Amino acid sequence: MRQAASLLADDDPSDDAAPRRPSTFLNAVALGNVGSGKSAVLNSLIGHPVLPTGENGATRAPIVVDLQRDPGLSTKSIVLQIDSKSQQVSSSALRHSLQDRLSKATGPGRSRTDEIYLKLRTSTAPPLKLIDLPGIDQRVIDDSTINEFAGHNDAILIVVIPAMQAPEVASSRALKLARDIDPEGTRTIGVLSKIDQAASDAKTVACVQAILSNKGPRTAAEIEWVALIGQSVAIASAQSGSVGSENSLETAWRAEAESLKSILTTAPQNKLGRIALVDTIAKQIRKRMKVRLPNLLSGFRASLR
Ligand SMILES: Nc1nc2c(ncn2[C@@H]2O[C@H](COP(=O)(O)OP(=O)(O)OP(=O)(O)O)[C@@H](O)[C@H]2O)c(=O)[nH]1
Ligand SMILES: [Mg+2]
Repeated sequence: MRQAASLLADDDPSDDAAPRRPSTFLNAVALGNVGSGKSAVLNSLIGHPVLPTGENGATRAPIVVDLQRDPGLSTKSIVLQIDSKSQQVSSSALRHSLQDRLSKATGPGRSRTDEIYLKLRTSTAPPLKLIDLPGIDQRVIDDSTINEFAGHNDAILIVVIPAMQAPEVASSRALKLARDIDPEGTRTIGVLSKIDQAASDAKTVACVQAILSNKGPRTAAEIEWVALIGQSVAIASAQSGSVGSENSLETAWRAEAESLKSILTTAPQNKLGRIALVDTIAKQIRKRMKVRLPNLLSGFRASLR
């Protein structure tokens, strides 16, 4: 069993001296420039606009959101777990408290311990641990922080690139970084965000569609891509506040997929929207497990000798 445990703890089972780290199998880390839409993409996964976005909500310290799926909750509920206590909270209250903590986390002498951690239960989110990092072009984040969350382990790398920058995808730093960390692309996913902003720009739309069909530049063609309007979830949440409809999220995902379809008319439909993103992440996790399985099995065999 130790081999199994060490496999899930990302260690080389043959290396007894390897430090024991917690498993990163179901982690997903957002990588991208400042303002590329990382927090909005993660909010879309959560199903609630919990993470601060925009200029006043710039992510200035890593935020780790440990998600547990609880199908028993209503689609509008978020339960915050602190130790053994749980408390129902609203997404806006959570967002404001995170914003508050972020503004305090940016002083001089920051350290790794300044990461913000929260554990949430919802009926909308996949059981993942999401890591919202500051933009990689931000001063507060260095290579060691990125490596801490994204390197040498099984975390899914979500590279977020705004649609308007699709024509320059080949020179994206986030994509290069992901390729350095995961050269085979077995745990990288590309997200073309803010598709709505590209709607009237035919050249950009063509680029986006090429990338989605893996016909873009070679560096981009080797990974799976999804197109998203990350803002949909914030809009749905604001609307559900006034309308109070239980199904507003599903309506929002459908509306997002419809808008995406109307903008990206020739793109494969299984690459569009939040549902496509969740599917693609699940697919990558399965792929990653297959890559790691032989390791686990050889570890077991070694222990029989
Ligand atoms: N129109 C549109 N705007 C979006 C979309 N996604 C995000 N935005 C906006 O883009 C801005 C930046 O989004 P964030 O999610 O904060 O970007 P980020 O990458 O987390 O930024 P940092 O944390 O500062 O690195 C915000 O004002 C969002 O509201 C989208 O799909 N469409
Ligand atoms: Mg952010």
